[in-house]
Amino acid sequence: MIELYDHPVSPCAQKVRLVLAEKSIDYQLNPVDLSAKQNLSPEYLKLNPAGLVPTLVIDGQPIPESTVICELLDDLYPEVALRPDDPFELAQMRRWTKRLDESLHAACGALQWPMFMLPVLAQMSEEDAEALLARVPDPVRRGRQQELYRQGMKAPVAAAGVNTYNQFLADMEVTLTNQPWLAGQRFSLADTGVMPYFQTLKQFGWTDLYKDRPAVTDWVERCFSRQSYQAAIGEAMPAPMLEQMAKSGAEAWPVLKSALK
Ligand SMILES: N[C@@H](CCC(=O)N[C@@H](CS)C(=O)NCC(=O)O)C(=O)O
Repeated sequence: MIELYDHPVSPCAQKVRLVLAEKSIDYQLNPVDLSAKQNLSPEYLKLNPAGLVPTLVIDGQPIPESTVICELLDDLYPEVALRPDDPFELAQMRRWTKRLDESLHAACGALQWPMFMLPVLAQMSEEDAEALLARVPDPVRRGRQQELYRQGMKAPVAAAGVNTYNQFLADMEVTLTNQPWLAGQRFSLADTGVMPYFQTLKQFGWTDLYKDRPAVTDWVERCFSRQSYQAAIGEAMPAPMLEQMAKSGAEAWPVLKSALK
């Protein structure tokens, strides 16, 4: 029995959903309402002490951390292998997934989090909103969210985020000019890992970031035409949410564009 604690727009949860779909694994989806901070409830913190989605629960055992979950799934369900056999390609795969965990994910959070959370926090008194953010367990994440709450999309952390994205895309272009997939000749966990960060660009209409990068554009088309993308991400997005994201993304784009170096 596999359960996934999930949120539809969480890139890390999408990453896991993609792997589950690629491998045709059945699972139960347990939505976690991040806007209502259900992820900070005592019950959820028992499953995931960092208070983050996703958490995979296999036979009652909770496993946090999306990259760890994806490798575990590849170990448990090796029939559709998502890791290269070649050790050098495997190293390439892990360089990309490490870079997601260490840099692109935080950059994406700095851009995506305010789009969802600022309207929610705006409904609260300043005191209540600050008290809620003070409960975020990780100090780095807490500091980032406090800065975004206080300064909005003009916060330095948002400007840094869009530039981190841009550099990541530049490096992808170089790699994908020389090989079809991020780790080499085979579609791998590097590709499933990076795909959700392009969903973020798509849903907010920030695709100008790669429109002049032909190898990246071609990779996105090949990834988004996979059945796993439709099953794991495309169908999971409610239409009103997509409309709202397109609208708020268009409003934020001029500020982000002006921060590009
Ligand atoms: N390193 C973690 C990061 C997970 C993460 O950042 N999750 C976000 C959604 S993408 C979250 O739960 N945010 C809730 C919050 O910050 O309050 C992983 O890979 O699973």
